[in-house]
Amino acid sequence: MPRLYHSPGSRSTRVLWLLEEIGAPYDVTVITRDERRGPEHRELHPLGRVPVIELDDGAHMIESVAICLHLADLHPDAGLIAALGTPQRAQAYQWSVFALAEIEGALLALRQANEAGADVAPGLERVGEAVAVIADALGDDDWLIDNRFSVADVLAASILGLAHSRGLLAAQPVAAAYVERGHARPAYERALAVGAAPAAG
Ligand SMILES: N[C@@H](CCC(=O)N[C@@H](CS)C(=O)NCC(=O)O)C(=O)O
Repeated sequence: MPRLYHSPGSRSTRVLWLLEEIGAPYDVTVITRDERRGPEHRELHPLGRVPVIELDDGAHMIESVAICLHLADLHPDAGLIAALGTPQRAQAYQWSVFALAEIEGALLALRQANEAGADVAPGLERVGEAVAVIADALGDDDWLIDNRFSVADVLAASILGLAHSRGLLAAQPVAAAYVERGHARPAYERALAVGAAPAAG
């Protein structure tokens, strides 16, 4: 069974969410920030990051978006990705890569501008424009592709969730509601519980 290397609160949570949506058995190794940077983990991820997944054949794979698309492919019965070559499959690629490149990329640039004490207005505008593209694509629908929940929603809602948690969706109610809809799914709740510290008392 696959083994996910996970740090709670990190980008590996989106892979866990997908694994929970799929519902097939998997193992998790929870690793700390220090362990991520150590030589043992760097054997698995050359930059010392999570997620890393060990697949059934023993191979290791990095990059959350690529991992999620691959896992969706491995479990066609879960119905989280359309058949190869279909327009819906093309949309799955489009929205997954858009979320990573345009939204997560813009959020990273914004954080860097903030840390450098630079003008954040261009970064905020870039994030806002990219988020509005997702909101337009949703329209009145709940989910991005034919209004059916898919791997693209796990990825887009996870990445938009980063903007939401930073208060950047205040003027984007459609996108905010989309994130909240995703986060209300039982599979997301279960993913959050993996590796979380037990409640005190
Ligand atoms: N593009 C990568 C980014 C992975 C990444 O940056 N992960 C962060 C956690 S969210 C990390 O492990 N950073 C290394 C560290 O903080 O030591 C992906 O989506 O998988």
